[in-house]
Amino acid sequence: MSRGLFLTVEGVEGAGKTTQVGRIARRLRALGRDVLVVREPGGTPLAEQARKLVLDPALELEPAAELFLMLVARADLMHHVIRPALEAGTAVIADRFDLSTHAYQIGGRGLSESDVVAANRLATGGLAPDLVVVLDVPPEVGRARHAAAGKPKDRMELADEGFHRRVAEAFRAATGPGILHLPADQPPEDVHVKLWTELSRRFPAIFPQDAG
Ligand code: T5A
Repeated sequence: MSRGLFLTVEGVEGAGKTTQVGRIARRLRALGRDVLVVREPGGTPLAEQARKLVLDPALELEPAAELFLMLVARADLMHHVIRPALEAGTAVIADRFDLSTHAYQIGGRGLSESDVVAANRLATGGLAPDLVVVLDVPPEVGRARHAAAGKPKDRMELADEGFHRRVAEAFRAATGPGILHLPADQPPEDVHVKLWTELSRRFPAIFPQDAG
Protein backbone atom coordinates (compact mmCIF):
# COMPACT_ATOMS: atom_id res chain seq x y z
CA MET A 1 0.00 0.00 0.00
CA SER A 2 1.37 3.46 -0.83
CA ARG A 3 1.89 6.06 1.88
CA GLY A 4 -1.07 8.34 2.64
CA LEU A 5 -1.12 11.99 1.69
CA PHE A 6 0.12 14.38 4.38
CA LEU A 7 -1.52 17.80 4.16
CA THR A 8 -1.03 20.63 6.65
CA VAL A 9 -3.08 23.81 6.98
CA GLU A 10 -1.42 26.89 8.43
CA GLY A 11 -1.97 30.58 9.09
CA VAL A 12 -2.42 33.18 11.80
CA GLU A 13 -4.94 32.76 14.63
CA GLY A 14 -8.49 32.86 13.29
CA ALA A 15 -7.43 32.30 9.65
CA GLY A 16 -10.07 29.56 9.43
CA LYS A 17 -7.78 26.52 9.57
CA THR A 18 -10.02 24.36 11.77
CA THR A 19 -13.07 25.26 9.67
CA GLN A 20 -11.38 24.34 6.38
CA VAL A 21 -9.73 21.18 7.74
CA GLY A 22 -13.16 20.01 8.95
CA ARG A 23 -14.80 20.67 5.57
CA ILE A 24 -12.09 18.90 3.59
CA ALA A 25 -12.15 15.89 5.94
CA ARG A 26 -15.97 15.62 5.80
CA ARG A 27 -15.95 15.77 2.01
CA LEU A 28 -13.20 13.15 1.73
CA ARG A 29 -15.03 10.83 4.14
CA ALA A 30 -18.22 11.25 2.10
CA LEU A 31 -16.17 9.97 -0.84
CA GLY A 32 -15.23 6.91 1.20
CA ARG A 33 -11.62 7.96 1.88
CA ASP A 34 -9.72 7.15 5.07
CA VAL A 35 -8.86 10.48 6.70
CA LEU A 36 -7.25 11.38 9.98
CA VAL A 37 -7.41 14.93 11.32
CA VAL A 38 -4.89 16.09 13.91
CA ARG A 39 -4.22 19.46 15.50
CA GLU A 40 -0.93 20.79 16.76
CA PRO A 41 0.09 21.07 19.47
CA GLY A 42 -2.02 18.16 20.69
CA GLY A 43 -3.47 14.82 19.64
CA THR A 44 -1.93 12.39 22.16
CA PRO A 45 -2.17 12.40 25.98
CA LEU A 46 1.40 13.76 26.24
CA ALA A 47 0.91 16.32 23.45
CA GLU A 48 -2.35 17.54 25.02
CA GLN A 49 -0.49 18.07 28.33
CA ALA A 50 2.20 20.04 26.48
CA ARG A 51 -0.55 22.08 24.76
CA LYS A 52 -2.10 22.96 28.13
CA LEU A 53 1.25 24.18 29.44
CA VAL A 54 2.33 26.12 26.36
CA LEU A 55 -1.02 27.95 26.01
CA ASP A 56 -1.50 28.63 29.76
CA PRO A 57 -1.69 32.43 30.22
CA ALA A 58 -0.55 32.00 33.85
CA LEU A 59 2.90 30.74 32.76
CA GLU A 60 5.85 32.81 31.58
CA LEU A 61 7.94 30.75 29.19
CA GLU A 62 11.35 31.38 27.68
CA PRO A 63 11.28 31.10 23.86
CA ALA A 64 13.39 27.92 24.05
CA ALA A 65 11.02 26.39 26.62
CA GLU A 66 8.07 27.27 24.37
CA LEU A 67 9.85 25.65 21.40
CA PHE A 68 10.58 22.45 23.30
CA LEU A 69 6.95 22.12 24.45
CA MET A 70 5.82 22.45 20.81
CA LEU A 71 8.37 19.85 19.76
CA VAL A 72 7.68 17.36 22.55
CA ALA A 73 4.07 17.44 21.35
CA ARG A 74 5.15 17.02 17.70
CA ALA A 75 7.57 14.16 18.40
CA ASP A 76 4.91 12.21 20.29
CA LEU A 77 2.15 12.87 17.75
CA MET A 78 4.45 12.01 14.85
CA HIS A 79 5.65 8.75 16.40
CA HIS A 80 2.34 7.46 17.74
CA VAL A 81 -0.22 8.85 15.30
CA ILE A 82 0.91 10.57 12.07
CA ARG A 83 3.60 8.17 10.87
CA PRO A 84 1.58 4.97 11.52
CA ALA A 85 -1.49 6.47 9.80
CA LEU A 86 0.49 7.52 6.73
CA GLU A 87 2.16 4.12 6.56
CA ALA A 88 -1.30 2.50 6.64
CA GLY A 89 -2.26 4.59 3.60
CA THR A 90 -4.51 7.02 5.50
CA ALA A 91 -4.58 10.68 4.44
CA VAL A 92 -3.53 12.90 7.35
CA ILE A 93 -4.65 16.52 7.59
CA ALA A 94 -2.91 18.55 10.28
CA ASP A 95 -4.34 21.77 11.69
CA ARG A 96 -0.91 23.45 12.04
CA PHE A 97 2.48 21.73 11.80
CA ASP A 98 6.07 22.85 11.41
CA LEU A 99 5.43 26.02 9.39
CA SER A 100 3.84 27.32 12.63
CA THR A 101 7.16 26.67 14.38
CA HIS A 102 8.93 28.72 11.70
CA ALA A 103 6.41 31.54 11.98
CA TYR A 104 6.04 31.70 15.78
CA GLN A 105 9.34 30.50 17.26
CA ILE A 106 11.74 31.74 14.53
CA GLY A 107 9.76 34.69 13.09
CA GLY A 108 7.93 35.74 16.24
CA ARG A 109 10.37 34.85 19.04
CA GLY A 110 13.61 35.27 17.05
CA LEU A 111 15.12 31.84 17.77
CA SER A 112 17.96 30.69 15.50
CA GLU A 113 16.60 29.18 12.28
CA SER A 114 19.29 26.53 11.99
CA ASP A 115 18.81 25.42 15.63
CA VAL A 116 15.02 25.21 15.25
CA VAL A 117 15.24 23.38 11.93
CA ALA A 118 17.60 20.80 13.47
CA ALA A 119 15.44 20.34 16.57
CA ASN A 120 12.31 20.06 14.43
CA ARG A 121 13.98 17.38 12.31
CA LEU A 122 14.54 15.34 15.47
CA ALA A 123 10.84 15.67 16.31
CA THR A 124 9.58 14.72 12.83
CA GLY A 125 12.24 12.17 11.95
CA GLY A 126 12.51 14.08 8.67
CA LEU A 127 8.93 13.34 7.58
CA ALA A 128 7.58 16.42 5.78
CA PRO A 129 4.09 17.29 4.50
CA ASP A 130 3.28 16.72 0.82
CA LEU A 131 1.57 20.11 0.75
CA VAL A 132 1.38 23.03 3.17
CA VAL A 133 -1.65 25.26 2.67
CA VAL A 134 -1.30 28.76 4.13
CA LEU A 135 -4.65 30.51 4.62
CA ASP A 136 -3.81 34.18 4.13
CA VAL A 137 -5.81 36.68 6.15
CA PRO A 138 -4.63 39.90 7.76
CA PRO A 139 -4.02 39.22 11.49
CA GLU A 140 -6.68 41.78 12.45
CA VAL A 141 -9.29 39.78 10.50
CA GLY A 142 -8.31 36.64 12.41
CA ARG A 143 -8.47 38.51 15.72
CA ALA A 144 -11.89 39.95 14.85
CA ARG A 145 -13.17 36.42 14.11
CA HIS A 146 -11.87 35.22 17.48
CA ALA A 147 -13.44 38.18 19.25
CA ALA A 148 -16.77 37.51 17.52
CA ALA A 149 -16.56 33.85 18.62
CA GLY A 150 -15.97 35.02 22.23
CA LYS A 151 -13.03 32.63 22.72
CA PRO A 152 -10.81 33.48 25.76
CA LYS A 153 -7.25 34.44 24.78
CA ASP A 154 -4.47 31.91 25.34
CA ARG A 155 -0.83 32.71 26.18
CA MET A 156 0.20 33.00 22.51
CA GLU A 157 -2.74 35.25 21.62
CA LEU A 158 -1.87 37.54 24.54
CA ALA A 159 1.62 38.23 23.12
CA ASP A 160 2.27 41.79 21.96
CA GLU A 161 1.33 43.35 18.62
CA GLY A 162 4.93 43.27 17.30
CA PHE A 163 5.11 39.50 17.87
CA HIS A 164 1.90 38.93 15.92
CA ARG A 165 3.11 41.20 13.09
CA ARG A 166 6.34 39.19 12.80
CA VAL A 167 4.39 35.90 12.82
CA ALA A 168 2.07 37.15 10.07
CA GLU A 169 5.05 38.35 8.03
CA ALA A 170 6.76 34.95 8.40
CA PHE A 171 3.62 33.19 7.10
CA ARG A 172 3.37 35.69 4.20
CA ALA A 173 7.05 35.16 3.31
CA ALA A 174 6.88 31.34 3.34
CA THR A 175 7.51 30.03 -0.18
CA GLY A 176 8.56 26.83 -1.89
CA PRO A 177 7.22 24.14 -4.20
CA GLY A 178 5.35 22.44 -1.33
CA ILE A 179 3.67 25.64 -0.09
CA LEU A 180 0.34 26.95 -1.39
CA HIS A 181 -0.95 30.39 -0.35
CA LEU A 182 -4.72 30.83 -0.49
CA PRO A 183 -6.54 34.12 0.16
CA ALA A 184 -8.92 33.24 3.01
CA ASP A 185 -10.56 36.60 3.63
CA GLN A 186 -13.89 35.38 2.17
CA PRO A 187 -16.84 33.33 3.44
CA PRO A 188 -15.91 29.77 4.49
CA GLU A 189 -17.73 28.12 1.56
CA ASP A 190 -15.84 30.27 -0.99
CA VAL A 191 -12.52 29.43 0.66
CA HIS A 192 -13.45 25.74 0.63
CA VAL A 193 -14.30 25.79 -3.09
CA LYS A 194 -10.97 27.43 -3.94
CA LEU A 195 -9.05 25.09 -1.67
CA TRP A 196 -10.69 21.94 -3.11
CA THR A 197 -10.00 23.19 -6.65
CA GLU A 198 -6.31 23.70 -5.83
CA LEU A 199 -6.08 20.29 -4.15
CA SER A 200 -7.76 18.55 -7.08
CA ARG A 201 -5.29 20.14 -9.50
CA ARG A 202 -2.41 18.68 -7.49
CA PHE A 203 -3.92 15.37 -6.32
CA PRO A 204 -6.82 14.58 -8.69
CA ALA A 205 -7.11 10.94 -7.56
CA ILE A 206 -7.79 12.01 -3.96
CA PHE A 207 -9.78 15.23 -4.50
CA PRO A 208 -12.02 14.67 -7.56
CA GLN A 209 -13.35 17.97 -8.90
CA ASP A 210 -16.72 16.62 -9.99
CA ALA A 211 -17.73 14.88 -6.74
CA GLY A 212 -19.04 15.96 -3.32
N1 T5A B 1 1.98 27.32 17.81
C1 T5A B 1 1.59 26.13 17.26
C2 T5A B 1 3.32 27.69 17.86
O1 T5A B 1 3.67 28.75 18.38
N2 T5A B 1 4.25 26.85 17.31
C3 T5A B 1 3.93 25.64 16.76
O2 T5A B 1 4.81 24.91 16.29
C4 T5A B 1 2.53 25.27 16.73
C5 T5A B 1 2.12 23.96 16.13
C6 T5A B 1 -2.17 26.97 18.87
C7 T5A B 1 -1.18 28.05 19.20
O3 T5A B 1 0.10 27.48 19.24
C8 T5A B 1 0.97 28.22 18.39
C9 T5A B 1 0.09 28.88 17.39
C10 T5A B 1 -1.18 29.16 18.17
O4 T5A B 1 -1.02 30.39 18.81
P1 T5A B 1 -4.70 26.95 18.30
O5 T5A B 1 -5.88 27.29 19.16
O6 T5A B 1 -4.55 25.53 17.91
O7 T5A B 1 -3.43 27.45 19.08
O8 T5A B 1 -4.61 27.83 17.00
P2 T5A B 1 -5.55 29.01 16.52
O9 T5A B 1 -5.00 29.51 15.25
O10 T5A B 1 -5.74 30.00 17.61
O11 T5A B 1 -6.87 28.17 16.24
P3 T5A B 1 -8.24 28.68 15.97
O12 T5A B 1 -9.09 27.43 15.89
O13 T5A B 1 -8.69 29.67 16.94
O14 T5A B 1 -8.15 29.41 14.55
P4 T5A B 1 -8.42 28.81 13.13
O15 T5A B 1 -8.43 27.33 13.18
O16 T5A B 1 -7.54 29.44 12.13
O17 T5A B 1 -9.88 29.36 12.84
P5 T5A B 1 -11.29 28.61 12.98
O18 T5A B 1 -11.57 27.83 11.79
O19 T5A B 1 -11.38 27.95 14.31
O20 T5A B 1 -12.22 29.91 12.96
C11 T5A B 1 -12.15 30.88 13.99
C12 T5A B 1 -13.52 31.61 13.99
O21 T5A B 1 -13.70 32.26 12.74
C13 T5A B 1 -14.84 31.74 12.06
C14 T5A B 1 -15.16 30.40 12.72
O22 T5A B 1 -16.51 30.09 12.64
C15 T5A B 1 -14.70 30.66 14.15
O23 T5A B 1 -15.70 31.32 14.87
N3 T5A B 1 -14.45 31.60 10.64
C16 T5A B 1 -14.77 32.49 9.69
N4 T5A B 1 -15.48 33.63 9.74
C17 T5A B 1 -15.61 34.31 8.55
N5 T5A B 1 -15.07 33.90 7.37
C18 T5A B 1 -14.36 32.75 7.30
N6 T5A B 1 -13.83 32.34 6.13
C19 T5A B 1 -14.18 32.00 8.50
N7 T5A B 1 -13.53 30.84 8.77
C20 T5A B 1 -13.70 30.62 10.08
